[in-house]
Amino acid sequence: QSCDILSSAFFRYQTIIFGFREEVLKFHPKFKAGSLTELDVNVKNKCDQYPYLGMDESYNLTISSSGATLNSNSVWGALRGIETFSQLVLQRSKDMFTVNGTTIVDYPRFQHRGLLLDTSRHFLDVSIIKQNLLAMSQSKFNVFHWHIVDDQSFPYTSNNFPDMATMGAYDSKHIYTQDQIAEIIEFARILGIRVIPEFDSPGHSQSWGKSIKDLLTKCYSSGKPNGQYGPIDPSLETSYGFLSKFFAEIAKVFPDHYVHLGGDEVNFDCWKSNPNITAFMKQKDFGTDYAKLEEYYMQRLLEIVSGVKKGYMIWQEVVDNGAKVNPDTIVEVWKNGFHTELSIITFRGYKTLLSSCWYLSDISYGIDWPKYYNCDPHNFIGTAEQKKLVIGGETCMWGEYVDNTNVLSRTWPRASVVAERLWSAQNVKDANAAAPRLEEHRCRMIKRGFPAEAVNGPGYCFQEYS
Ligand code: CP6
Repeated sequence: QSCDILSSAFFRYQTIIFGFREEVLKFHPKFKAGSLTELDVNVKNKCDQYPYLGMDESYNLTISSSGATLNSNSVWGALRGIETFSQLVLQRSKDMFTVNGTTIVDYPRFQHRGLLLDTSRHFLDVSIIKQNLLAMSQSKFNVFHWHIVDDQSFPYTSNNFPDMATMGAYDSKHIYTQDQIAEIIEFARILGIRVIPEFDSPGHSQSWGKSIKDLLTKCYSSGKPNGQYGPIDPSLETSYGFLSKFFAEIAKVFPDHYVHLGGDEVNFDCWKSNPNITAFMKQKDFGTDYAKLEEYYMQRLLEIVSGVKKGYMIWQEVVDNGAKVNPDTIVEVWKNGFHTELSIITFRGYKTLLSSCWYLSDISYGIDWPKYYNCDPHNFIGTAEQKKLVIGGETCMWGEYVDNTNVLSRTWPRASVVAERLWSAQNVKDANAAAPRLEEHRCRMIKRGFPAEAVNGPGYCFQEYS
């Protein structure tokens, strides 16, 4: 049956495994008819079009002298299995490839295995994002959390609000057009990677205010506006009118069921300074509890996004103040003290993701990856039911200190450590045993052309990056 996900995988992996296509291999003088050059791929279900939360990524792989067979229920499992197969084939000489006999029964421990890239603090080229997606597939990640906009720049080109990019991006070259966004989503889809965009508000939205009049709160000093702006103004109906139109578009542009709505790090100072906000607080009976105002804003936003039939992810602050949100909301835990936080959030019945211990952007001298490896999303006090609500985690590469020049090398192979934590069984946790695996994986990444940096101290790869 025709299935673009499989046919493109077959095409891609021939080059990855052999460095050239199978047709070429067949005409090679040393090619022996009947030697093992085929992987028999059997997929039970019909070809899915778009990856989703909870997709079946399991596969069974058997390799013996009589042949190699990959069985899976879905195309997603086939993708993961072909990736594994490609890592088992070793090149022994110019003309010889070998693979050991083996039987593998494999499936992920967590459904959501994500990587966050931030394209607001520094713009990242489409080609770099694609490279990153390919690197993700080599480590079986399945979610690209695209922190596409923030205070510093707004590179998303909106159909309904084109001025947001023209006025909010660094300049007219540092933008993603609708075509480029579609291209990235398609590239990810083919690799079994979901693209979840984050449009963070009401904080982290300074760049939105460059074009959308009266969206941001005016900050006051000595009784009058001082020219500064704060978070989105939650007291104005016009704010919600804008958000309705904006997220109706986002819902159409991004096919994944989920969007990330941010909600982190809201600074109350500007709200406190503004007399209109004070009056609104009084009218709503919020007293001086600005957390209530934040909750009011988030509730309105969540209703808007539910209205366009999307699910949502949010940063932990949104529920930390006791706010109730839709039961299907996914809460992302990013602050320190995550053990207690995971207990609390799952006790309240929310699905959750961990990212607190996986900030790749924080670097230091020396071997730093074991701290990522040793962090486990189930390491908190809770019932089996609570543990089930932890659907996975995300490793984050915030963009303040990375751009096209270094984002790939700083992300890889350190992100792969988190990928193993999120895929492998809970008892696979010995960092000493993982070290040589990581070393080998880094060299495999280099072989595929990724500038994966040295993470284990002195050493070398058979084939170095060049
Ligand atoms: N940007 C946004 C950030 C961070 C967050 N949100 C962040 C905060 C602390 C650290 C790293 C990143 N740069 N929008 C928090 C989720 Cl240490």
